[in-house]
Amino acid sequence: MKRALITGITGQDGFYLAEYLLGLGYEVHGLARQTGLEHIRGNLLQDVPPELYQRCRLHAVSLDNFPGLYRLITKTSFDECYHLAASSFVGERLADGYQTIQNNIASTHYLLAALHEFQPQCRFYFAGSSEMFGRPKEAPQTEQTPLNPRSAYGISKVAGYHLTRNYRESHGMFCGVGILYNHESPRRRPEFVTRKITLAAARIAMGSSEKLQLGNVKARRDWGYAPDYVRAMHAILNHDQPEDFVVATGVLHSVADICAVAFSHLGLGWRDHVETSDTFYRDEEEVPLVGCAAKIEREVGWRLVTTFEEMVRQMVDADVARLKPMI
Ligand code: G4F
Repeated sequence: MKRALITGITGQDGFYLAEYLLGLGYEVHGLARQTGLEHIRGNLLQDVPPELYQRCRLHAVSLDNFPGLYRLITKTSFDECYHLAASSFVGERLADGYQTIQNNIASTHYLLAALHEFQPQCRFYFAGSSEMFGRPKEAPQTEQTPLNPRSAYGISKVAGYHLTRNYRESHGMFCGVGILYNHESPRRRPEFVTRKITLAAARIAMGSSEKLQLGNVKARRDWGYAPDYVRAMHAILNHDQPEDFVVATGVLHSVADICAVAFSHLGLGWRDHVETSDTFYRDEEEVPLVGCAAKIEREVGWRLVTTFEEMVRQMVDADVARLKPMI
């Protein structure tokens, strides 16, 4: 039986990855902060079925606890480590991003150093991001597109990417990077625009008279489905060579497109319920963030399964189901 370690197991991607690996017969271990574990034990994590985590072995080790990390890695040997944990809000101002930069880079370095020291055979996945391209000079972006980050988060991901490549190239470890574009699901946190919209649409359909405040509704992104993307993470670590791969749909949709699918699924016209607000406005990239997944499709055989429309409708249905017991 293969044994995997997931950092960030209580997040959207950690949840789906744990579910996927358990389904493949893995023994799944997860790192979480003490508060995250208390939330799981007290069944306080919103929408997370505790049964999933009962099937995993959870460790209360925060990634800035270097001795705790070392203790875990010297005690248990892992075949694969998926490093998903990160502070991840792109809208944060660069000037406020000290914690994001410091924590995201240090945690990746701690983890790689500990694995290199005690378990150099363990395969390591680094969760890269389209934010590493920031303000790209070309579209679609590929593994060769120059990195040009424009947020604290993007900068921290570029540093993590280079750390990961260094452990691969200078220390011979099997380290793979997935450069993932936006990926969403009913488990997405509500500060991200997809879930913000599906949750508001559900509330409005159930009688709320609120207006949904959004930033630029013309902003476009390459939105995929998180469960499809965790399959890519696993495929990257089970490829015959450690490499970097863009994981994307290659299709751009606007924030207005999400609104249209979400509200019309509930029989509503989105323009009647949405207002724009400077509070949520971010400057748009001149060249859009849209990825070319040809390499992972060709070399690893990864394929998208769920369309944008299906994903948005699924998120709306899940939010309606969540809200029903509350009315
Ligand atoms: O949902 P978002 O906040 O996601 P963003 O910033 O693209 O970042 C997400 O995807 C990245 C790529 O995978 C990850 F690296 C990152 O960790 C995160 O998962 O915003 C999406 C788009 C942006 O263009 C934003 O300007 O929606 C636009 N938007 C328009 N109105 C809004 C809003 N975004 C938010 N959060 N809230 C709004 O009201």
